[in-house]
Amino acid sequence: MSQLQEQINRVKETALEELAVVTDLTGLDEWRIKFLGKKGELTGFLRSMGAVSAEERPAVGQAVNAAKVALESAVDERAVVLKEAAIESNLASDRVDVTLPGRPVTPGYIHIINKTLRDITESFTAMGFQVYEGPEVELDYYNFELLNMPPGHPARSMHDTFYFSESTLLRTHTSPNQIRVAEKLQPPIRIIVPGKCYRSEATDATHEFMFYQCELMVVDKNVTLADLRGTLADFARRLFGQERKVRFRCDYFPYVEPGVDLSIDCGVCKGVGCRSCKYTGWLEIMGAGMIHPQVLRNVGIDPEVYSGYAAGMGPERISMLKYGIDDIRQFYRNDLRFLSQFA
Ligand code: FA5
Repeated sequence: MSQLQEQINRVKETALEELAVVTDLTGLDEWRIKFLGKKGELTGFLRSMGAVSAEERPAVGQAVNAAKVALESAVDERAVVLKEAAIESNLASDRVDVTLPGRPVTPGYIHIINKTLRDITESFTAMGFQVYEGPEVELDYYNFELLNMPPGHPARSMHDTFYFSESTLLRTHTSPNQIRVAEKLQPPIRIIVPGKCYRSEATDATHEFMFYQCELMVVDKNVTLADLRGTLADFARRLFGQERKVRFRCDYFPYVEPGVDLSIDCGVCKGVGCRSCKYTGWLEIMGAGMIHPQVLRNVGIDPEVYSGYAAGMGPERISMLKYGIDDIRQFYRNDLRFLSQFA
């Protein structure tokens, strides 16, 4: 055997030894390049064939080809083994253990203001009231004019209004629904209308620029201020507890006569005086009153035959009182640490 053939055999032996310790497909590629690639160790012999003598050439050529075939079949066998091993290891790492306990999913919960709105709604539906809805983008005509506030009326300045145009605005209260509903229904009417309202005002502990109201309206024969007082005081005690104090005071709204507001003793300071009740011991939760005869006439109801009362209450203020929250702005900050207390 010539020296060259011995060299070829040595390369083949080394290649087979190295192949035996390759453990993955990347290593296999590197091995292939090293021994069988264009510039690989075995291919090197073919390239240097020109320097081999004519008698020796066939035997050397044969030896290189035989080594090449042997290495190629060895590498193919090894590839099959390594591919199977790779699949096995992928399956093992992706295996799902169906016996493991599931991860708990935190259930969602109702926002505290929605919960209060539901409590309010339930209180009144239990008394026979129906629930209506009205638009948030409202006509000036409904928001002000038909409620006895023609253009230029000083009471309009009580509402800092977001206008879209001279005639269209974001409703500043739910009272336009007194008109919208009474246009559709005939007395006896007993309705509530919950919904969002907007006022362009600076926020503080008891004022938001977006807040909810729930409008209440009753129209029937012989409805008096005593009915208003009885119904609203009953509602307040149902919501806050029989021991809470309720206060009615005169107030002015152009669409009621007389007008009142209803306050509850402050739940944060128990009536002593604190930031959230502006040191008065009371928190106003609604405005109310006997519907003005002109408003009834505006919707075609005869005030000589029918009378009624209306009220507009704020669920944020009610929630503050009920849960002892001292700043209304907490409700819409979306701070889950605050909101999840009510889950
Ligand atoms: C009104 O909006 C009248 N429409 C209520 C009414 C209805 C009177 C029917 C007579 C007859 P007032 O501006 O006071 O009134 O608001 C009523 C309630 O809405 C307040 O007691 C308060 O609970 C809530 N509210 C008013 N403004 C805000 C505000 N900026 N942020 C949070 N709550 C508010």
